Amino acid sequence: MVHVPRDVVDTLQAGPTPVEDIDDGSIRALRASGATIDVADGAYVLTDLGYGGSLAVGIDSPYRVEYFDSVESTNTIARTRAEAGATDLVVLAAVQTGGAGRRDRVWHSPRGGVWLSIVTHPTIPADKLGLLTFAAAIAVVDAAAKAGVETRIKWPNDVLDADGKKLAGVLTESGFTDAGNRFSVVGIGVNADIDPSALPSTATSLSHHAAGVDPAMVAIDVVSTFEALRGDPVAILDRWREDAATLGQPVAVTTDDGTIAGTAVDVTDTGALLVDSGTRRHTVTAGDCEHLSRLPDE
Ligand code: BT5
Repeated sequence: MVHVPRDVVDTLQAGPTPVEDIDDGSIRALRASGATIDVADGAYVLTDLGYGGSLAVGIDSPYRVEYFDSVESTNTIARTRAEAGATDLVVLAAVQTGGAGRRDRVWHSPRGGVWLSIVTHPTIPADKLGLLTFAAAIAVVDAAAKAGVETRIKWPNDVLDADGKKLAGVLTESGFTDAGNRFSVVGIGVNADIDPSALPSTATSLSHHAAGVDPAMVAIDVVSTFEALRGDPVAILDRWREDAATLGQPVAVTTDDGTIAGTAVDVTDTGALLVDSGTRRHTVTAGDCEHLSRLPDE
């Protein structure tokens, strides 16, 4: 485990820094996050920040970054930190060995992807926490656009390319700290610079669509947009409606109580999907949504 010390990065970026001005632990932590730091004439010289260091410096926000080269799941680490009281924390990993999707599904997390979990104490009402998933998906759409890839959102948490292949997913969890404060962990996985052959056949990557995709840049863009949106339910819903491929679509949504087929007409202000089945309007709070080319009885 490595904690990337942002103030030390700022100091080193300003130029060579006398060895006695920085504690050994910070240098060890930065090197372990992938940074290359040389020593010349009694001073540390930062030649390359690496992945964790790039994110810590690139986000203009209160977040600290904890970086792992390989970890089972960033959400698991983030939840443990959150329960102990941590907030404004991004847990970032280069590889996940036990990446998790919703409902205990497997999330493939090879090197080259962006695997991160954002810990906050949410400022939006408890019944609107689902909107944090929306904010994360919007953040991915923005980051993908900056990388040159057009994407759309499938309710509730998938970011798809123009062919409907999955580029990213979001796993939001929430709970209470040991001291009784509400926390949320928003886990975001983006297939950034990955050969699609390393992914399920339903998945694709940004690098499949655009050249020069940099996971660190994608991570910076995702965290920055998420931070800008996360406290503003109205802005989240407005943006989500603009970016959603699901609205107006014939869909089949599988829930714990069965499958509902119909036209997805809108989302509620808590993020539930409204599906018009022809005979009635269903409000779906959780489920797996499939986009259909036409309604089953057409
Ligand atoms: C999700 O679940 O889409 C949530 C994914 C969240 C991943 C992030 S990475 C950082 C953080 N740490 C974690 O351990 N998780 C979060 P769901 O909607 O249930 O979709 C899961 C399904 O997507 C799987 O059953 C596969 O079919 C497919 N899948 C698995 N890996 C994929 C990948 N890398 N890209 C696209 N699709 C994938």
